[in-house]
Amino acid sequence: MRSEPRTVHRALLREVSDRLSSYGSDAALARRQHRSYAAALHEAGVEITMLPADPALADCCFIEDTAVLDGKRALITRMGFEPRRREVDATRAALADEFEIVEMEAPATLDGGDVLRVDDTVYVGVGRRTNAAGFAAVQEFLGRQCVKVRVHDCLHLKTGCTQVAPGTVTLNPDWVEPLAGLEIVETFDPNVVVVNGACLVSSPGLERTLQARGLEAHYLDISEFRKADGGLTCLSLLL
Ligand code: CIR
Repeated sequence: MRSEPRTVHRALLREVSDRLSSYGSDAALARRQHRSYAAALHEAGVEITMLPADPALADCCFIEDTAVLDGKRALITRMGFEPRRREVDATRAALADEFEIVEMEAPATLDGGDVLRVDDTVYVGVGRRTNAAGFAAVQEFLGRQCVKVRVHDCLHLKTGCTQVAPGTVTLNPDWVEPLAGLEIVETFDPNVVVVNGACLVSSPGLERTLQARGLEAHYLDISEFRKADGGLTCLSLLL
């Protein structure tokens, strides 16, 4: 079914750790890019809650991976890359007052970047970070069947495919097999954030393609996050 996208009122972001530089990123430039990202969300009508960075956690700004939200429930993930697992503590603490917290248990692993909603269907990437038990755990949490997607040659499902409009996804076919029944905008750089009618993209080419389709696309430079394998969706949890 094709439903209209929900309005997003709030988002959780987490500041950039100096340790992001372990990926060769310039942490100061990454912070400026992060501020532009937060400003673009704010411009789209989203109120931002910014959690402080943990200087010991290089990847803490990639907060999308720490939880899967469903209404007022939050599944705290058990991330596929063990050194990242402590990142969930700050997310759990930030959500606990308002969300019913569910913990993912071993042997399940799942990163939030592998969970993609397109209209009323939930696709879950299984690959480098999310395993079969993680797929089962997210299905149990959501109380519904999800569609398993094999992810190859990219980190997460959403690295290779995101929703851009009702019934339409951006997708890099080298990384993700085309999802049946959907219109596909093929692009090298498919990770986009769509909020309240605005579409944030990280390549000027995709910005032009989407604008030509009548979408309100805005290019953001996220060069310093790319060095760490991060994209636009990774930098927020949309509440
Ligand atoms: C990682 O390897 O987990 C981080 N360096 C990048 C995480 C990016 N997150 C995402 O695509 N959802």
